Amino acid sequence: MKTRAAIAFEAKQPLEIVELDLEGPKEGEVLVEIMATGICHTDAYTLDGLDSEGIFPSILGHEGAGIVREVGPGVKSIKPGDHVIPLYTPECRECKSCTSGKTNLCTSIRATQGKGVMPDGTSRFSYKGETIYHYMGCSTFSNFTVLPEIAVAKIRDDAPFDKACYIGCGVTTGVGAVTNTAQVEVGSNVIVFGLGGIGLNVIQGARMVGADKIIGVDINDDKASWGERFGMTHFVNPLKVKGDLVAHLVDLTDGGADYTFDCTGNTDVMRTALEACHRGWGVSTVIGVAEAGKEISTRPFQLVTGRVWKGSAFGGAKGRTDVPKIVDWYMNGKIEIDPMITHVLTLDEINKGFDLMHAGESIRSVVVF
Ligand code: NAD
Ligand code: AHE
Ligand code: ZN
Repeated sequence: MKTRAAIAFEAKQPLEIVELDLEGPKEGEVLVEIMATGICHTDAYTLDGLDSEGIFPSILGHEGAGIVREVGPGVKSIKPGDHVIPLYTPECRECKSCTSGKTNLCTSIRATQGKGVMPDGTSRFSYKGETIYHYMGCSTFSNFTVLPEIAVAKIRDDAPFDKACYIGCGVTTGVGAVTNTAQVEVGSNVIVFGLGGIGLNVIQGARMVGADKIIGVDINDDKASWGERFGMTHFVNPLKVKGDLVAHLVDLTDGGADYTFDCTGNTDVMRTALEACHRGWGVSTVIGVAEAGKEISTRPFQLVTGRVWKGSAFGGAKGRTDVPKIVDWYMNGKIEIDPMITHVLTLDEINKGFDLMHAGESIRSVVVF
């Protein structure tokens, strides 16, 4: 079949909107009509050539929602007409990781996913006879895409696609990092670095679990009012702090934060986030994705004295199990999404979404097909 999609032909170039060929679902796969997709900073990072796994030409996008239109042989859990959210972190419920009960990082198809192909080693997309690669197993910047059955979460039919798509990455990543990864307790002091599409969801997650002080840190002053909107109690712009930022944050939190979160992808910020944790028990969770070649460092003494460095992918959420519940949280008013979707675009306008993100003018841009 034919589908319209935005192709990343090469790094650092605008996406090109074309009609291309899509093969139907093979065994264990489903064809999904994407109704809406968010643009996450990770898409921009890959397009900018900063991802060591980046492959071109490919169809980016990993934050979508849509409707199943066809299923391949052997598919049991999903049927045509089901509303779904594609999962870049699938949940096979059979691999060593899924059955460990210790992680959400299903390993059953990770190797092929990282190479931009389906589990059988081939791509379903082509343009003028040339292979176009999948991205993060999702490729939601295409109106139609093919996904393994284990990489879709069935959601309720009344959830609006243009909001639910954000649960496919940003919302789940931010809220889940608080509830699943860090397991922030009532009354905790929390510092969130980077108040974008992820950081604001960490803030609303911290509010939801009853954190006490919620400090937002961003180099863009415009993010202060955004943070307040979702539960931030104090704002710090590092560019305006006289003296040492860590000392300032430790002062603000009476000895250091119980929990900190990096939502910038900047390795210097990750160090600050660790060192702003309370001696003896503070836990710092890395969410931001750093560019290829970057490394984190700190004095080992920071860990010897009880600070803990953690990381979180997709908020530690098990996609098929947890995503439908997060959709319920949204539909029942437990978490907010609508105000964070600052821009709604057509597929033809998708490059504008990247420009808005780089200019710090959007929280989330959503493309509606
Ligand atoms: P975004 O562009 O919407 O927000 C980033 C924010 O960080 C902006 O407000 C920016 O002003 C701020 N910032 C930049 N440099 C800073 C600094 N030195 N100090 C303080 N603030 C600074 O991006 P996003 O969509 O929120 O994504 C944030 C990060 O999370 C990215 O690295 C993205 O790739 C990553 N991410 C990770 C996961 C995961 O599962 N681990 C999921 C989604 C996104
Ligand atoms: N491919 C990169 C790493 C990118 C990365 O860390 N991705 C996150 C999701 S970001 C969503 O916006 C993730 O889930 N990682 C776990 C995984 O298995 O990819 C690199 O450094 O090679
Ligand atoms: Zn993302």
